[in-house]
Amino acid sequence: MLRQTRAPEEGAVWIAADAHLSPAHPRRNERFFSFLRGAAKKECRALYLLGDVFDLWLGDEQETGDGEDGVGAQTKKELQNLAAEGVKVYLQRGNRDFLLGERFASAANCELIADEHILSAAGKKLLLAHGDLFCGDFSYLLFRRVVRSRAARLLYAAMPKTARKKTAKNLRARSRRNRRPPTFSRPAAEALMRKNNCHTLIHGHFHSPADEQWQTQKNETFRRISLPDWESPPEKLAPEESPPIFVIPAPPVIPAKAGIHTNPTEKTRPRYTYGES
Ligand SMILES: [Mn+2]
Repeated sequence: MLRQTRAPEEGAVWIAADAHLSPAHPRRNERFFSFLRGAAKKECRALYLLGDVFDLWLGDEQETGDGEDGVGAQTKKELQNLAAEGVKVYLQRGNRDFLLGERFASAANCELIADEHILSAAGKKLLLAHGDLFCGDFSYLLFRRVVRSRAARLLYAAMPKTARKKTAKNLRARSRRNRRPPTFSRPAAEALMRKNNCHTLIHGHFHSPADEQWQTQKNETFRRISLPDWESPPEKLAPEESPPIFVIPAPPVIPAKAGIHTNPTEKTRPRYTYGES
């Protein structure tokens, strides 16, 4: 699983989260798929999906409701097409699809990235994380640690299909019970940024867009960018309009002056910032 990647030298980087693809929401699925179909024709060369691509994922065997009725299979196909068009896609796990594995990722021609991933872009190190770690809810964090442990994974893999479905149902019910709006914990985010030596965090999970910067008592400056979700847009809006993504624009190519030989790596080196506040 990749812990670190670098933005491509040409083309833009697009970052999205929380598509929550599900057979129960065909309009939302279609909005996301049409977004994928348009990505390569625009300037996107790398796409990072920061978790909860699926509303529920029970394992790459596709023994899931999603897999059986084709949402998993269609997503795989759409991602394969995108890869064939030259867009590198990176998948991170969320709390709903933390059982997403290498098997699905490689079948879809994507790369699975670690829960804490560092993207080097525009001369900066950006920390990418789904975001459930920053919910500040101790009981959830304990629960997360248990269900994501190696032991739990092995136990789950050994369960018969019906038991797995039942477990998934219970997990979903638990998540629904806890649906009071989560509050973002700055100390948790600061700790993870310090650990990874980053000052900017991009995350999903909270389903509410935010871009804020703050200073700690130790005079450190941190910034976090929270991505919106993919709830169906208002009726009047075409599905492909205003996708809820964060864009790191393509580095401008500095034209070579006549008669002066320029180093090609120099020419394409990123020289931009992206809306630093
Ligand atoms: Mn989530």
